[in-house]
Amino acid sequence: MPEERIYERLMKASRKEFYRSVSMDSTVEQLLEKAEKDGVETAWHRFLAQQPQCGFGQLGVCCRNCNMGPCRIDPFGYGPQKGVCGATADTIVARNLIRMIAAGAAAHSDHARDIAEVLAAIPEGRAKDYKITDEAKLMDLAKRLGVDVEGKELNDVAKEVAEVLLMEFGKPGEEPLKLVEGYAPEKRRKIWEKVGVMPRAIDREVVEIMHRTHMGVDADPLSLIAQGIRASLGDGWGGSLMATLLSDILLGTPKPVKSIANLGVLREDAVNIVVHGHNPILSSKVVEAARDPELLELAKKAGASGGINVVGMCCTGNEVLMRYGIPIAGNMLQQELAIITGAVEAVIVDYQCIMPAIANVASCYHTKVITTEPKAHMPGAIHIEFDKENALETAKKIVRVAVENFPNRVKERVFIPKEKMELVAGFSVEAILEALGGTLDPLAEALKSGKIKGVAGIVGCVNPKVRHDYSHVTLTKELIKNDILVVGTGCWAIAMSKHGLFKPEAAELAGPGLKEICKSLGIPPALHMGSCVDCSRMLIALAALADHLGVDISDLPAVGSAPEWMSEKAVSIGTYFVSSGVFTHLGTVPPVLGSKGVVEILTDKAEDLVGGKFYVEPDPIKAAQTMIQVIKEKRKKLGWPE
Ligand code: SF4
Ligand code: MSK
Repeated sequence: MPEERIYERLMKASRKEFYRSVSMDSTVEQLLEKAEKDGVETAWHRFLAQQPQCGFGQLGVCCRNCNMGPCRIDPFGYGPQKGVCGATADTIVARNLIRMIAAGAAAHSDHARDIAEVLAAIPEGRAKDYKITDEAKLMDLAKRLGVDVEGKELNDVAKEVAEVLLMEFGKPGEEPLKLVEGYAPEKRRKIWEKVGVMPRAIDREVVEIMHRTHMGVDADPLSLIAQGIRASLGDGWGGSLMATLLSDILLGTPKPVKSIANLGVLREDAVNIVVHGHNPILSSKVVEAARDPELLELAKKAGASGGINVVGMCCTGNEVLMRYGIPIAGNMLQQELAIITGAVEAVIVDYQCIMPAIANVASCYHTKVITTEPKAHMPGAIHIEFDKENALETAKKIVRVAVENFPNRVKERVFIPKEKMELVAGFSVEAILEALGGTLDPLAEALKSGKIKGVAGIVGCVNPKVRHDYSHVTLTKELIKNDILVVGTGCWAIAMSKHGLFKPEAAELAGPGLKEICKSLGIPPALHMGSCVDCSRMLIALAALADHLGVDISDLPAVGSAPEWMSEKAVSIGTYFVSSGVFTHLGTVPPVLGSKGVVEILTDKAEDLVGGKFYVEPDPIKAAQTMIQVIKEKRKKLGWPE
């Protein structure tokens, strides 16, 4: 139960006002009301319990990197201005920031390593339930990595590619990442070489951050941030790109697919399984297991006339939505709400963005939370380790737990909101190219003529600090209204799905030029490009467009945004966007305001170095205006009409 004092504070607002104020998604209002009736707390309750959040932490000026501390800098200048070791606010803020980048890059890249290990296991016959699905993509990857494919069997190519990719994590020497050499445009690589931020090995850049930020190593904010940039590039053009490429190679490159979104995708007549987390290696097999005739029969016998209903949550939800059309139940802040419906038999998780609270919430209902990864356990959950060498068998074992749990559902405690929205997802770069007729010419022409003024890539999370989904939706609507094509990933994509912006009919909300193009191609004005790691798809699209036009990415009328971000992965994503030359908006304030020097580097000096910079603005309308202005300026520089 939330503590008494939260209720005291909340009582100042009416309960209805509170429910409505936290989200623009009406399922939240309905399920918060149910949560409180059921005596269950959610992230929003705990967020309120945390108020006021630590001001030193918000400014980034606290350090506990050694045991002479913890130290903190007085932001008002009355108290200490240095830690015990002499570290200033600039040093402390920069160190804390790049540790966030290290964590984000590590999460994305370790996810990639898990898939690379599956690729390595296929030719050895150790991953019998996976196969090479997109052969052309594997061959293209092999060529870009410098693997000789001439006259070789597919399995031999896969083996060599896996070897090269696994070496990308920790290869010795100063040579750049092979993925960066194979995929990043030459103009960009030259900039990174000149600035000295070319990533060498994925793990190495993360480790070097941990070394540099240890007590008494790197104290220069610029040098620290440069290493943050290097690690983020090792994520965007390395780990994340690897995860995306390998997911496509093993499970298929996404194509436009219709589906439905929001908590109304749960069904009263079926065993409901929520797959939550990030890696499609697990969720794809759960989807397959849920189609097993024996398990379907078992579900019917257990009383679930509708069989087994797998739905997605967060990015693994995006992965199975894009490839199999699996309905998506919600984004990060809806994970507890799904359980509060009382209609979920199991939440099957791997890693990232999974609140440990879901085990507590589940204990108030019949839901079983099943952890599957050796690196992600959770008190209160059942752990069934996902054996990738016996993937389907393990997935069936996990699904069986859910099916056998169906009779424990308490009908009287079930409330499934009605909200569900149709959508089209699955716009990989290949799918966009196909929609354009196989060439970038139509997009380039539309941009040059001004029918489409520019492109915005929106990413990232949802965060109780801001009204759930509101900034995502408001910013996107504002941009498309101004003829800016929006593409994106992650929880933004789920917000778009729920609020109707992924329906082709949403073209009506676009400006005249974008509307005309969307209607002629039959696509929505905002395009679902995938999960968090699929931000790499945006890099590839930008690279292709820049090369096509003969310019650098930083010259393109393209902007980035993470309006409701919360995750360290988003810090890494934002940094590799900026470092790839993209003007990038953040809608929640990063913990850097305690250092003028660091703020200046991120929001100003970065542009001289890498062509992109950060811009922070919580108001999505104001943010849209600035982003539109940036696009106008870029168009002017290219000599394109406004
Ligand atoms: Fe304090 Fe320096 Fe230790 Fe940080 S590294 S806790 S600033 S003494
Ligand atoms: S799930 S990282 S909350 S986008 Fe990728 Fe959503 Fe952000 Fe997690």
